[in-house]
Amino acid sequence: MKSALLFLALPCLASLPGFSATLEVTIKDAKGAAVEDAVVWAMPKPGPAPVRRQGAAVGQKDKTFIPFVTVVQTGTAVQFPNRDPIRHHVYSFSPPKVFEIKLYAGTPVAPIVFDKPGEVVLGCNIHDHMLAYIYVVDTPYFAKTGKEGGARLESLPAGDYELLMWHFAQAAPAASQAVRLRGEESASAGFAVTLGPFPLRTAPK
Ligand SMILES: [Cu+2]
Repeated sequence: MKSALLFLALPCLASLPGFSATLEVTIKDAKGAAVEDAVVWAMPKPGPAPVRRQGAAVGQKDKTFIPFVTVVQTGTAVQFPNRDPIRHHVYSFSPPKVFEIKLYAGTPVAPIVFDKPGEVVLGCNIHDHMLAYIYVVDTPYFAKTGKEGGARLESLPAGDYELLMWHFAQAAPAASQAVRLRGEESASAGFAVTLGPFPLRTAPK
């Protein structure tokens, strides 16, 4: 009886957390310096990727968008809470999501749904220096690099992936990489990206 139970349980093992892989991705610029705020994502091949949307928020505090870079899966609803005692007017003219939330205080009742992949640049109609990015990807396997230039993709099931990256100041898109995961290892990958000038995002003195 025991062996029969074991046999039935085996096909389920591949979906247990312990049988997923971790991918550490390091991003450097052309001079070898760590690149912060880069977005890294893995597209399962063949797709489609599973849908695992999580809520996200881009707040405004001290006339600054926080965080500066946000990454979400396609279809995610994003809130834009205003934590300043003044009103903001958030907008985007980017093709993946054109929208505006006219002069408001507090948190708008309706979040904005980002339903197409790509780069969305956020601005404020009142405060020209205010700038932030939302990068929308068609996969739940994404991460953002920290100060050391590292990003960690977790819970990747075994399989083939296309690994991609984006940075708001990239001079050109980096070539994607093919990655094959067995499903229970810690793997690593890296990108070198050429960056152009960073946009200004501080308030005028
Ligand atoms: Cu504003």
